[in-house]
Amino acid sequence: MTEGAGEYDFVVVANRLPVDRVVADDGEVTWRTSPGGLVTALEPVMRQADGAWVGWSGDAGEAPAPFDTDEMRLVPVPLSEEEVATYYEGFSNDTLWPLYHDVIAVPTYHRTWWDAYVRVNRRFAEAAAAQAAPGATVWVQDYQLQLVPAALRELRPDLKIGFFNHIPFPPYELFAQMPWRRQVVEGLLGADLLGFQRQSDANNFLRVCRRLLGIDSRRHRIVVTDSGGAQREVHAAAFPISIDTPAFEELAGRDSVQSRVTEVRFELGAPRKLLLGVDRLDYTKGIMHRLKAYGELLDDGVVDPEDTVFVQVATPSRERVDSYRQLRDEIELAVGRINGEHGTIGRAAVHYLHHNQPREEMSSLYQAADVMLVTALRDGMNLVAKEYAASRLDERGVLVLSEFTGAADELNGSLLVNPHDISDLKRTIAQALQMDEKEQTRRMRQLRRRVRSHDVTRWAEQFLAALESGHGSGTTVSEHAQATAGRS
Ligand code: ADQ
Repeated sequence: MTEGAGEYDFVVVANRLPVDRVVADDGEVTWRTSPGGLVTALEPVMRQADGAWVGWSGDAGEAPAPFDTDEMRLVPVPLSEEEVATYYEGFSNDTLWPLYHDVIAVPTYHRTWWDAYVRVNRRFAEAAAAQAAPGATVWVQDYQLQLVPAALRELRPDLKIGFFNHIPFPPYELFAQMPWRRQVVEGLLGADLLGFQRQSDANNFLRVCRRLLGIDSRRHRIVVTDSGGAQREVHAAAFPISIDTPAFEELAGRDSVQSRVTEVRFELGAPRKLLLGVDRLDYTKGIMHRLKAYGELLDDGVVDPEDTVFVQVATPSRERVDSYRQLRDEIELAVGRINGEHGTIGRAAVHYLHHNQPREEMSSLYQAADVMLVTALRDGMNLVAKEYAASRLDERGVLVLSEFTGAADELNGSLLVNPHDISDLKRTIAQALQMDEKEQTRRMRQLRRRVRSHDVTRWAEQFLAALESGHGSGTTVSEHAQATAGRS
């Protein structure tokens, strides 16, 4: 028996647990599962294996005791108020997030934030080590937990450890800014398999290993020497994440959702054309660029607010981080300006919704939208682009997609755009608004084929199969070449 081992054969470690705490009026605490894509993807594996999920509950302070749901054991990890501010809002969201997204915002480096990151990563690793059965598979998720693989290997060398990075991995020239760059790479190299969204992210990581540690890497294989002198292979490859496509299709086909599509169109003044943006309110998503392009199209008279309306759904996000508060102000000012200049009573040029929408409403909006605008300045994947395609059972609508998203590598059939080039963005939006139905259908079929053949279940299966086999092959080169060939 491995010392300190637990009983679970498959353990997921993520910053957040896949549940939200609900407190009833009488003070009773219950947990509501949050139906994210990751949970859906991992549900079958959790059911088959004895599965546990280690993560933070979302509330600062003491953590509740581990508890069971139908599918898995949930193991809450505590974070103090101070750690939420330093490890999570600080190092994760104000250091790593901007650094890994092309420094669109300036990353802040604080030694106290780093200390908290080290401490909290260690805590997550210890919690996972206590749950994992001898020889178990542990899958660590995302940039908040980059030190977990090495910490876990030290505690439990018997485990198979995978890591998936949901956000981009930056080129060496940017990564090199980070004062703790070496420790981060060494933390990641504790894994057997490192998964990235795009091949370019995996390549960036391999280059960082060569430049920073002088480690030799051949194709996607790195040979590391552990402290005891033993050699071990680490694989780094692309595994582009996806969505639960069948669930989006089922939702889109419901009668209630279909009637809501008609209602939404009517409320927005059909036959006005609908342009739609759906994002977390984040500076990486290019919301300001989109508004600028739309505003100029109205100023130029290329788009008439009588015929067209823009709906921007922006989910509140990281509202305690300064740069996010500033961005919200800028967006709201821009929306106000456009409406002031181009709206009339009862007919806004832009509708701006700063709140979460139920899944049904999201599906209705996707289906009502003539043009979907995904103009991120940098995005690991962007699931909204895939959700739009999955929801279009009618094979209509146009996807305008930033070339700086992971989705751009896969989604042939979209209109690719450089969001920094406002003239290009304006031209592409105008082209999308004018596209005839035949062309829309041709392109939408391509998009739908991709999201149907590559859903989130396939993503999880491929990653776990590569981890089990030790080959680490993600998206094959030929598949990648196919996806990028013939892009229009
Ligand atoms: P995010 O940056 O959060 O994810 P994205 O991939 O677009 O970005 O996912 C956002 C999700 O939130 C989508 O499922 C969308 O439907 C939902 N959503 C957005 N606004 C909403 C609203 N108002 N109401 C309800 N739901 C809303 C990170 C990375 C991405 C990567 C994912 C997954 O930044 O690049 O694609 O992880 O790996």
